[in-house]
Order: sequence, then structure tokens, then C-alpha cells
Amino acid sequence: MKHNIYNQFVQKKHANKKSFAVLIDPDKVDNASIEQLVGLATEANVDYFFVGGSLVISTHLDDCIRQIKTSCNIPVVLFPGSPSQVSRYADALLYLSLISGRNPELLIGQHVVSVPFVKKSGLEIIPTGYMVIDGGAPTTVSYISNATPIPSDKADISMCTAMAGEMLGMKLIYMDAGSGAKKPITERMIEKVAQNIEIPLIIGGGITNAEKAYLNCKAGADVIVVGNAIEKDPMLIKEISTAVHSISVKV
Ligand code: 1GP
Repeated sequence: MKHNIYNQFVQKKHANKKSFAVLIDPDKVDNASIEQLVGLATEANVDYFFVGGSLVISTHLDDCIRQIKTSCNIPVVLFPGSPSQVSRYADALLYLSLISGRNPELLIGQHVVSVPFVKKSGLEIIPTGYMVIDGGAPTTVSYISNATPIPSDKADISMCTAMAGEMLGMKLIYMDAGSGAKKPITERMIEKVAQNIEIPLIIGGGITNAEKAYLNCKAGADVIVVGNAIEKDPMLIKEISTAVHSISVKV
């Protein structure tokens, strides 16, 4: 089934429908755990699987995605930490530009090198302004990106960064405290960013319970991404999904 993922993001935003994405790190799954995740996610009406990681060591990305695609209709969106994490079996690719950093390689350099391969993949490409926010401890993304994260209490910097990203043509903003962050992004920062951009806003990093996911949505997040907490307790999928989907009217 062909999905138009970006249109879905936009339409849901206009309808104030929140989405929940389960992040799968290919290094941390095998056939059995994918089967379990797919079963739980289907039952809980999860909106998307995001697949990727800041550093992926294993080489079974294609196989992971094919397994997901053959067992459910949940769209698979690539969230790549590097150009090597592109698979034509997915539905869409978040084409990330690290707009919070000042590392030209991650703003444009790697894109120039990878673009012929990305184009050939036939994937739906979604230009995404990626912003790393300080999560209280060095995370893989902060180390690998060699870029300073935005301080967690500097909501104005995040707001202006997201606004600049939108004006430069980004179609999505993804604010990430990093996988396993000790401190997830504050509602204050989310609110400030959400009130000043029109494009959909994805929030992830260190979200470990349904309440936090709910509060993030209330503050203006359109898509909530959870990876680590679900790896530890896959049963959280149902709780978080219910919380995210419980918000459907504008407040
Ligand atoms: C990380 O936003 C994602 O890039 C999700 O983070 O693994 O902490 O849920 P967690």
C-alpha cells in the first residue's frame, strides 16, 4: 500500500489529531521482538514505525523493514543517523538537516554525497529540520553529531531555530532530546515552538510514560516518538498510544 506520509502529517495537524510513532533501532531487535512489537502496535493503533538510530552497527535494516511491512499496514518512516541507513522498503525518509548545530556536514554535506542514492530509492522524502535539545547527559546523537545541543531552558533559541527552519523550506520540525535522555524536552519549550510554526512538530527523546506524552501533545507536539522506554517495556505501547490519541479537540 502506498502512503502519502507527509500529507497525513499535515491533515492530522489541521484536524488536531495527535500521532504516536514507535522507534525501532535495528541494532536492538530480532525477528521475535519485531513480531511482538508489530502485534502490540497494531492492537494499539500506533500511527507509525520510525526506524533508525544515531549509530547502527547491524546490517539487517532491509530485513527488519521487510518483516514489518509484511506483517502490518503501519507506515514505516526512516529516521536515519547516517546516509547508510536508507532502505527502499520503507515508505518515507525524514531527510534530516541538523539545524540546531553548526556542523556543515550534517546541515548539507552528507546530503550532497547521498542524494543520488536517496533519489534512486524511490522513497517519499520529507525535508526535516532536526533540532537536538540538551537532555541532561551526553547522548549518542550529541556525540556523533559533534554539535552543541540547544540548552534545555532556552526556549527562545528553539523557537527561532524552528522558525528559521520553516522559512528555509523545511516541511517538519523534529525536536529531540536524544535517545534515552535523562530530561525530556519541557512543555514550555514545545509550546513556544508550536505556537510559532505552521508545519508539524515531532517530539522525542526520554519520554518514558503516557502522562509525559499526553502533556507534550497538549503543549503542541503533533507526533510523539518513543524508543528506549518501549524497548524496556513493550507493554507501554498501549498506554502511550491511548494517551496520545485521547487528544482530539483544540484546547
Ligand atoms: C531518539 O527521539 C528518539 O532519537 C526517541 O528517544 O529512545 O529516548 O524514546 P527515546
